[in-house]
Amino acid sequence: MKITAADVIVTSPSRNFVTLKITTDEGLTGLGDATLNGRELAVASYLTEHVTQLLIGRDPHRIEDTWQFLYRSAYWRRGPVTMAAIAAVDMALWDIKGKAAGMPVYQLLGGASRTALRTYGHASGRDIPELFDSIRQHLEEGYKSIRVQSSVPGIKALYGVAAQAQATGERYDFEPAGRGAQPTEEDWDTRAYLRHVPTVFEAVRNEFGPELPLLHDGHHRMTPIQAAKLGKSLEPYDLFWLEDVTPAENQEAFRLIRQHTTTPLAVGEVFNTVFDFQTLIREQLIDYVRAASTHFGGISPLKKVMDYAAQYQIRSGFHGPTDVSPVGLAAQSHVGLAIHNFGIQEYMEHSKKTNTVFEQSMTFVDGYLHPGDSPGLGVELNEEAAASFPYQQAYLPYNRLTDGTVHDW
Ligand code: CS2
Ligand code: MG
Repeated sequence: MKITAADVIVTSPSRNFVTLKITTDEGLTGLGDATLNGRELAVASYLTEHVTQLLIGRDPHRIEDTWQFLYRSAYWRRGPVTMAAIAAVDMALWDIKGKAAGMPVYQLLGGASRTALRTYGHASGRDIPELFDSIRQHLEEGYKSIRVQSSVPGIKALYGVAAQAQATGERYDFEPAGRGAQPTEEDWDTRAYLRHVPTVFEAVRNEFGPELPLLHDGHHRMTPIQAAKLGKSLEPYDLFWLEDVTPAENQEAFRLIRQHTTTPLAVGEVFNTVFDFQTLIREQLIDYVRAASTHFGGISPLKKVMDYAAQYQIRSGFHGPTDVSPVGLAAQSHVGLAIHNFGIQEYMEHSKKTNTVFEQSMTFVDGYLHPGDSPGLGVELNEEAAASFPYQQAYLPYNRLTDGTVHDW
């Protein structure tokens, strides 16, 4: 078999997605997700200008060789743009291999280690009653674990909190990057946040009891000692995990946090390679690997980092927001189904528009996700529908402290 075409499709059904479609001389096609939220065209251009011509004529079965070729031959390794482009190629080749074998990709990765993937959903509210409504709605929909984000008195605009009442249907209105020529500005006050968050979890535990697994995302906004303080103050509420408490470019920062708290830690949604996890895993400084197949070079490296993590009893918690396309979500769901050290899968349903463009065999039943048993990844692109949603420039928001300083997020 030989690759005869590699096309990049940019579409914006509710939000922007970049998809690579690889075609072979035997008529089999494969899809890969190359979406980098707010920087979509950089990856599309990396693929069309530097990668697609290298694929023509190659044997699509040689996934590992193609991955190593793209990673090593460029000389310039790593980084989100490069690794999202390589991820798309890797996923598309696994998709083709699965179709050629007549098997879903998880079978090629060793077969299912469980019947389905337990997920967590995103509840949020501007105040406690709104948050409780959001949690109840998620529980009614079958979610068994809940991420809790809430507004903080003194902070006017905070990422991760839906501004609309959940009933409007725009339940994750914070998640699509804002469309327009400039990013929107939010604000941040760490002291106010650190004071408020434990009171929110106390209220949630009082209302929903001790059993419900609860998660929280800190979006990299604390220093290590502030992060340690938050982990410690949340210990009475028994979190499933506390995510991205501090920027992790400096992996050693987690030694300090770990010495102070037993709250489980999840890190890695912005990581691109195993090297970003090296110290965190080897020194057992985290509990969950948050990488996304799309930003981590695809299925092949995701499986490898999880095999490394398994030696240290560290589990998966792959990044599954709506900016990971249905192709990327399917790719990591096949990995999650196959590995032994699966932890949980983040799941935010894609919009109806998105689901008309990406036709999927994925199912979500009673809080459990399954990639389906179609050969390959189980996602097909409706190119006509894709063409009806042209790209729109979009940015993630950024935030400033009260004195005007740009802050981490
Ligand atoms: C978040 C995401 O899902 C998460 O945990 O951190 O909403 C993240 O901010 C976006 O995916 C950024 O692209
Ligand atoms: Mg996150």
